[in-house]
Amino acid sequence: MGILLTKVLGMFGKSEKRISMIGLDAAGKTSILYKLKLNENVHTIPTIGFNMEEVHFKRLSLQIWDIGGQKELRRLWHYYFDGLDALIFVIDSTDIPRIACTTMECEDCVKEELHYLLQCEELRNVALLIYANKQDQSGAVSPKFIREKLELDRVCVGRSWYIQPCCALTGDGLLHGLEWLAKEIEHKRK
Ligand SMILES: Nc1nc2c(ncn2[C@@H]2O[C@H](COP(=O)(O)OP(=O)(O)O)[C@@H](O)[C@H]2O)c(=O)[nH]1
Ligand SMILES: [Mg+2]
Repeated sequence: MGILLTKVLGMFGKSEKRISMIGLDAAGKTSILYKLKLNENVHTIPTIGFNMEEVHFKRLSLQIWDIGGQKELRRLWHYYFDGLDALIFVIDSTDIPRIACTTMECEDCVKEELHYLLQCEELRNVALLIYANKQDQSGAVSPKFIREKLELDRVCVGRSWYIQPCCALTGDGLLHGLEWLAKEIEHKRK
């Protein structure tokens, strides 16, 4: 078993945890999964075609969603979000048009998707970890830029949330973010 995976499982305690990892296509979700080596000895269930995958590993159950441009899927979210322990939202920090919403329509922009997600009743008390991924790229924007563009201070009022710069290829930042998440989940249980 990979060292990273051993650490991750240790962080999340003894009871089963359900976490969703969500983001637009190409944000880096699958790469993060592979870096954490959760792909080893796991079975992946493509539950709704290519839009969602479910990964089970020991006490962790992880749903991975590609969202954006598939608004008809949203009506299914509440089935999957009920009883969730945490939400991880992955952003490609080099994808400035979709972060800053500079395209003509907001069809497929990060802010639209994240804000919609945070309005879900089932996710009201769920801790939110945002991975500002691809920080190894020279064109990557900072967590501060993302925080401002997505108006995180406003939409996350009353919620525990954290934005973590990371690189899925090297693994930088991944564990730090998960450590924060694990502490939040434990804190909530007390
Ligand atoms: N440079 C760089 N490329 C990344 C990083 N994370 C993912 N990628 C690349 O971005 C592309 C999309 O990644 P993928 O994990 O498939 O995204 P997903 O659609 O969210 O699952 C792939 O070519 C990855 O190699 C990163 O941190 N840095
Ligand atoms: Mg993927």
